[in-house]
Amino acid sequence: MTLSKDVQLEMYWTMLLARRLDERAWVLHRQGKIAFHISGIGHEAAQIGAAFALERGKDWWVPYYRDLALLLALGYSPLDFMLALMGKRGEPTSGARQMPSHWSLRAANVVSHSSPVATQTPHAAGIGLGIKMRGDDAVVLTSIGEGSTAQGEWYEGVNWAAIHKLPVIFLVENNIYAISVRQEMQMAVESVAAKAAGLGLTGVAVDGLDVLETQRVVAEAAARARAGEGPTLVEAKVYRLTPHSSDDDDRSYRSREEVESWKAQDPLVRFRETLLKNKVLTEAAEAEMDERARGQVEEAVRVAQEAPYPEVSEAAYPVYAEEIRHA
Ligand SMILES: Cc1ncc(C[n+]2csc(CCOP(=O)(O)OP(=O)(O)O)c2C)c(N)n1
Ligand SMILES: [Mg+2]
Repeated sequence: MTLSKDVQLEMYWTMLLARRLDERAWVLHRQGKIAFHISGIGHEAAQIGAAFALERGKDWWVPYYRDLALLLALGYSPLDFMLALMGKRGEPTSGARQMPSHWSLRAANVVSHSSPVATQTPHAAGIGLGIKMRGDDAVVLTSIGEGSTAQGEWYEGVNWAAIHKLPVIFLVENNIYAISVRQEMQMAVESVAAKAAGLGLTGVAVDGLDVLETQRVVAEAAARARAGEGPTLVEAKVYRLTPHSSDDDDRSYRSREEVESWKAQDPLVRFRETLLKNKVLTEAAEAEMDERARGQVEEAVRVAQEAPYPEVSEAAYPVYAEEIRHA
């Protein structure tokens, strides 16, 4: 099914906003204004493809730390992100008590996750079981990096979902690296999708730098899940264009030539070129969108900088059951 022009433009807008916000976070970090940032630059097409393949407001999400673009598609705002980076009052995912990028957004069915990688996988399987027991029409999507699919929890969660044919999509954003460790030192198989055969579920690999192709593959997985045909493992092949986090220096384990060669396939540039070629977007409209995105990011930075820190009395409150939002 071809997505309408409006939907394609919304996808592009969200990717663009995520990129500008992410770039701004790096600058704030280097200026010493925030303590930590973990980046999604290079992963935006995979995330937006997934976000636009499910039914927002109805389906469930158990994302991981790189999913800024995904979260923006689900209703997280630039201000929410800036409040998180600066640890300010009103931060919606944890009241500013969790590290940034540890998402949780109750109003959008985004379930909170912990720092130990792959702990979200059994959570997603459990949510899938709940959906099946209640007879709901929903699907749950959980995302993860390829390195984390070596964890015991990942196998346990996927195995359980496959046995019980649960409506779960296991999205793996394969960026080749787990911090400094390359894929061939993480797994003996050539692709994450190949692991599906040993666990008894459908496994599909997709070019995660192609947003429309990712959307199509994840939408097919969602249709299978809703039809009672069980879970799908979707491996979106991407590349992390930045260091692992603001604490990492990737020059110690990969060459500049390698990074530059992947920049030539930047998913944001690729989608822009596709939209221009298909006359969905014009150069002028793109320039206006970019200016608007930069403006929204600057406004978020300004408001977050002026926002107060949480009160000591808020240290143990609120909790997920009673989500707070800033005004
Ligand atoms: C159980 C556990 N071990 C180690 C870490 C430290 N750690 C955080 S992210 C990460 C790399 C994960 O790589 P991958 O799953 O490929 O995701 P990516 O960061 O590349 O998106 C590691 C080792 C952790 N958070 N949890
Ligand atoms: Mg990785």
